[in-house]
Amino acid sequence: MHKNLNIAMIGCGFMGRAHSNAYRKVNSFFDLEYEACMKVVCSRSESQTKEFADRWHWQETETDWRRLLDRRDIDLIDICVPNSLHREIAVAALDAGKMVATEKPLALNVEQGKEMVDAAALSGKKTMVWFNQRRFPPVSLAKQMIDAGALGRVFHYRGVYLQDWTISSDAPVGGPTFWRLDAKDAGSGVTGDLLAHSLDIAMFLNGWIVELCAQTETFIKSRKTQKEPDRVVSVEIDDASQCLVRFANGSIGTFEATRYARGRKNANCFEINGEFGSLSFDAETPHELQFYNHKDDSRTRGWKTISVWDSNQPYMDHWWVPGMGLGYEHTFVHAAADFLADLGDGQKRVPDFKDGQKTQMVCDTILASAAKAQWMRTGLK
Ligand code: SOE
Repeated sequence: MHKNLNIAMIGCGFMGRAHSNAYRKVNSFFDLEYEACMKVVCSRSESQTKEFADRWHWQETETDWRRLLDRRDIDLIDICVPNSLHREIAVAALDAGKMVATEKPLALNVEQGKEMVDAAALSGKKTMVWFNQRRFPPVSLAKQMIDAGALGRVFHYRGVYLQDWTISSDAPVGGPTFWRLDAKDAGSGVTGDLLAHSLDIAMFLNGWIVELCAQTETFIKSRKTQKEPDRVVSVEIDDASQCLVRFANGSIGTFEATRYARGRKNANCFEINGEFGSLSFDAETPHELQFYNHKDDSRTRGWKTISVWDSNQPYMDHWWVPGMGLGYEHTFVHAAADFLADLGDGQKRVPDFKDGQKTQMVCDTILASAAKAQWMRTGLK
């Protein structure tokens, strides 16, 4: 017998599509006690919301998220709107006794994040931040290998996240997708949008980042706005962000994120170098984990490519026969599956608001360090 998890999702953009797709697929591929029930989708435009609901099979539509809070038939509020709205919706939903999932990053800044963490603690309700990119099977495999001691002592961590979609000076500030260029809506530029994924994966695999020294740059300093193309505004977000870091385990690292790397579409990559071996991953080849094992026979030793498209790899036994591929969309299905599995057995597989706040602390420290041009501690130990 399935138990229903009744979901109300707020937002019908890119992430609204990614989450809807995940909810539609998750119970077809994963055997779970809880079933994702797509109850209500909510966004401001009635016609667009109706069209979205028809396409993705949401049962009902709503145009005011506040009306969702009193409904006894809603268990989970899922937030897929710009970062500036996360705090208000999440705190109100938790106060109303709902579980809350939100897109990354957790909030605009650590002050808002703290309010969300406090509201979650007070309500005792389950939360999740959709750090979906942890759920690429090679990243999960890397976690298993590191935890089993495959690398030994870690010396270096390198994380880069490269895209190229904001290079044109004609790209406006505001509106669908391009709200990410508006500091009021996004809080930061690539630090919160891309580096947050890299930092989440890094701390998942290698522990807390305790101090850092960062540099940011805004390449295009003024842009037209989506609403009024004749109006030009100054761009307040970081177009590129990079830093040197020190981890709590004594390893050191470098991170870089940009949306100005021509030709790189979604290159979320890392390399970790340890005493016994190294691991490396690139989300543009989402089924491959590179492994160098120094313990191999010295005559045949070398980097090898592990394909995770096999049934004994993380998440893979739920999908197709070996060799049949997975990609970006499946990371969202895996996040939804982990959330539902947590509800079933009370374990904690998903990053919650407390975890999201740790990434937020590092993001905020990066921006502060870049502004002051000095090393700073993140507050994590
Ligand atoms: C845009 O840069 C973006 O859509 C991010 O906002 C997402 O978090 C990432 O998954 C893909 O790129």
